[in-house]
Amino acid sequence: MASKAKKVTKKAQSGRAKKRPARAPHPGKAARDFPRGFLFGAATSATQIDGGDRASDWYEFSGRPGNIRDGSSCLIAADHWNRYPEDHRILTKLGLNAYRMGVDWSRFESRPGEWDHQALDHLRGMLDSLRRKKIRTLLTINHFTLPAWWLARGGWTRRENLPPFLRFVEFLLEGVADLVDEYITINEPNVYGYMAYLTGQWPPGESGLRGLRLSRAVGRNMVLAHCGMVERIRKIHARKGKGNLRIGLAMHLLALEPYRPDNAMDVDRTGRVDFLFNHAFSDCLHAGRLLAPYGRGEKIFDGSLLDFFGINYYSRRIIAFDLFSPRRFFIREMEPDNVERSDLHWEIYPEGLYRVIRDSYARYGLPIRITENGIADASDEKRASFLRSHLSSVVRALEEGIPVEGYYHWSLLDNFEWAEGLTARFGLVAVDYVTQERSLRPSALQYRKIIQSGRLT
Ligand code: IFM
Repeated sequence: MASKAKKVTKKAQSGRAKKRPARAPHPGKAARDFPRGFLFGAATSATQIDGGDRASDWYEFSGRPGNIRDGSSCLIAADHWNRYPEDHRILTKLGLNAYRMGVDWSRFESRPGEWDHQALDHLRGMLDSLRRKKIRTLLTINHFTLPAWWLARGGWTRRENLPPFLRFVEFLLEGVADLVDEYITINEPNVYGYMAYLTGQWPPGESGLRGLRLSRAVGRNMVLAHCGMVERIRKIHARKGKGNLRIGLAMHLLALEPYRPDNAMDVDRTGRVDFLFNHAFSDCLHAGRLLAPYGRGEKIFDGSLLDFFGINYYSRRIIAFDLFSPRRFFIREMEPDNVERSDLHWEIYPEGLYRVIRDSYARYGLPIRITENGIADASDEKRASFLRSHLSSVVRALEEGIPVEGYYHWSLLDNFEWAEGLTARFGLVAVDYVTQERSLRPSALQYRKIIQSGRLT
């Protein structure tokens, strides 16, 4: 793996990452910061906004007292399933030309083998509405949530469970391939493994040594599921799709730093978190092999498994070695003082976005999409400057010749933030969960200005 990655790095430095010529402004016209055709989008996921799905693991989990910090559930969320025409009008109002959305398998197969064709027609309506608005849709096939019946059989921990999952993928694709040409197979497999199998904060709530062992199987099976999805998506698209198919993955990447850069133990722990969290999963897709910790290098695919690399970026973590945290693998997260933070206490660190873009491009040599980036900010006091500073990191990468194709702000709407519940407000658009009224936050109008001018200033 190491030598392969190095090769790509060289390529990135020489061929692919050619510096774009300095921008020469047209007299009387200010130069654009973003190339024409740049994808300005927003991102959402099904469970977090749709509402109405009682067959998912998250419906069960969020209904159990104590699991969701503010006691809310995902049952209604932003009722987007019913209100999508209004929400799609907002996309147009903001001038967005791209939208990332998800589907929940449990909505289409609430019990094994019982396929809901009405739900599929409804989804077709949603996708068609986006197509008519000329909004490019990026569809996420798995965004954490699972049918409760599949999780009860072991979910991602068992390889025997992959065929039913892939049957769902076929059902979905046969139904909508003519309306979608871009996919994310799995959202943040690294976060899923961590939250559901290492910390136990998400269903199925595993942790400890058993969780650690299971998390490896989960990662391995998700890699295999990605391969299975790529095969099926390509095959079905060749028959029904539009021919400009692109497939990617969305990885949550952390900007990581050792607490004491000259301390070998801090540097070692930081390197391990960087590898295990940021890279281990996508390295397998890059190599077409099951690499450690998921396997021993077994070949799993011939040819490319990714057309673009999706980055979900939010924050930085500072890592120290801590002899007294054996259960946390001797890792302690340090919290720097005097930094700006979101409502969830995450540090706002825009430089980190530039760094993860640069490093991902050097590692994989693939076009980059920022498939998520955003802030929990109920008062909307920080979101506009968050957007500007993070987009300026994107511009920096573009100016260095890195092909960043688009930016999807997380999120379009306030939504159900998993174990945090409905309290964390990530939306460009505020949602009143009692009346379901939508209102554009001032930062949304700032985003529109940037989109219209293609400029940050
Ligand atoms: O809300 C989540 C999303 O589901 C996955 N990425 C991070 C977001 C904010 O926590």
